[in-house]
Amino acid sequence: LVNKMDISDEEMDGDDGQWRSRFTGPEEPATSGWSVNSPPGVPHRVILHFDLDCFYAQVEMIRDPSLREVPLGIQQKYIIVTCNYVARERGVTKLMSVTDAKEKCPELVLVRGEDLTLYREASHQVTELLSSFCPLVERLGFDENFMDVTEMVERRMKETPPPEGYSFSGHVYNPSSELDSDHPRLALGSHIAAELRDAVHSRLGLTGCAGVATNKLLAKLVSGTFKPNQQTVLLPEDVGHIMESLGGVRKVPGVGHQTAKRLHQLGVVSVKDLQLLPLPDLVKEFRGAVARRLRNLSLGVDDSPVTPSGAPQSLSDEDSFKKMSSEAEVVEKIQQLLSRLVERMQKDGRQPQTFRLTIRRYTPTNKWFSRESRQCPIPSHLGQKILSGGPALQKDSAKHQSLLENWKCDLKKFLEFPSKIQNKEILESPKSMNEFFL
Ligand code: TTP
Ligand code: MG
Repeated sequence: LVNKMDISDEEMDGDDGQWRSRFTGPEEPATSGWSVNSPPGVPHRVILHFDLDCFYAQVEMIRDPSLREVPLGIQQKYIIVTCNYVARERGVTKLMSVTDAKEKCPELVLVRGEDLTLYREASHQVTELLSSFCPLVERLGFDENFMDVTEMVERRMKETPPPEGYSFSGHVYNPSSELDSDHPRLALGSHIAAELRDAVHSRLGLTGCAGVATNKLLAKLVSGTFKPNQQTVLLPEDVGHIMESLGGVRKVPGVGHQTAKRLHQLGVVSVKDLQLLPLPDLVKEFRGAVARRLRNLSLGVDDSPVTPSGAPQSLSDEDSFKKMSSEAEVVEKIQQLLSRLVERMQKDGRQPQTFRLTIRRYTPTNKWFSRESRQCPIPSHLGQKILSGGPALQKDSAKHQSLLENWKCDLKKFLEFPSKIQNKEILESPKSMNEFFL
């Protein structure tokens, strides 16, 4: 399995799987924007979306405060995966090549960001802190969290009903809508968002943006309106505006690369096109439920619940390379990835059940580097062995090393890895990947 937010991340540009699972709500068509999931008597949900500012760069600036004053880029391979806002003011952008970034900003300071340990830890600390205020917190990638604060809002509505014309904290997406409407629940939501951002800053030293709206889709869309370290509320009367301002359908969270391609073939390019395409035409191309979901998303309707993430279901690590063609290189790389994973499994303490290997092959015709995976159950005795060192095991101790070696050896045998890999076809033909675990 792979990290959702890693170098050359296809979640960001190709694969809509992550969004699909996060934005798929009940299969039934949504008849209104917010009534379906609301408890009886509650007009609508109040959903927050948090997105940390220049996340990896912030973690590095906490580690070394002198980096705050300089333009800072976080480098993975040849790419600047993110940069602080000092660097952004000088023209550096996320996902710029190191060469281009240095050209734009010769004084750019680079920090390597391949080791995700600190970012992963900070990411979980944020989710944990938010969860201590309200249990409905859902992680999205490393630096985003959704929160359903409807109940918190209702409690405040009862305890201290806000006065008429109660003002918002932070920005309102369209300030003129604020003047002639009354949205006390969203206003309370905006104050809760401000309090939570404050808590994240004072306890963890991290700043971020927040969006406040009636569903996840809209909260995510509005949260980056003012960056960095600001927050924005979207009022229901401005849903049409924000959806249409997205332009292309690919900008709608939940519409991935493949879906956008299929929509383009139907002549659907803009969000407006998608709103107007007759539903039967959409159903002809996609399954009924998917067609309805697409239609709903184009209208800013999203009934998917905020699903608490809990402990991660899988632990994963990955790396990418320009070229990897010899057996020795492959084995070495897999061993590196495995030893990092073993450490994390030991810390986690749960017995692993399944092992999955994913490869991503470059082909000139498929620049999305589609992934191929094979998985197999891990026999119980191996699973126990992985954990038997216990969480207190020291990283460098001889016992740990020998356990690791032992386990890797078992695993290799189990996968028949050495003998299969000698058949170089495994690395070359997609078909023979099937033989890997069969
Ligand atoms: P983002 O939220 O996209 O970016 P950011 O938090 O750095 O900056 P912003 O202030 O604009 O929100 O991504 C979060 C982190 O994920 C980012 O710090 C680095 C990492 N990342 C990748 O590993 N690969 C990628 O392609 C992108 C875009 C980000
Ligand atoms: Mg961010």
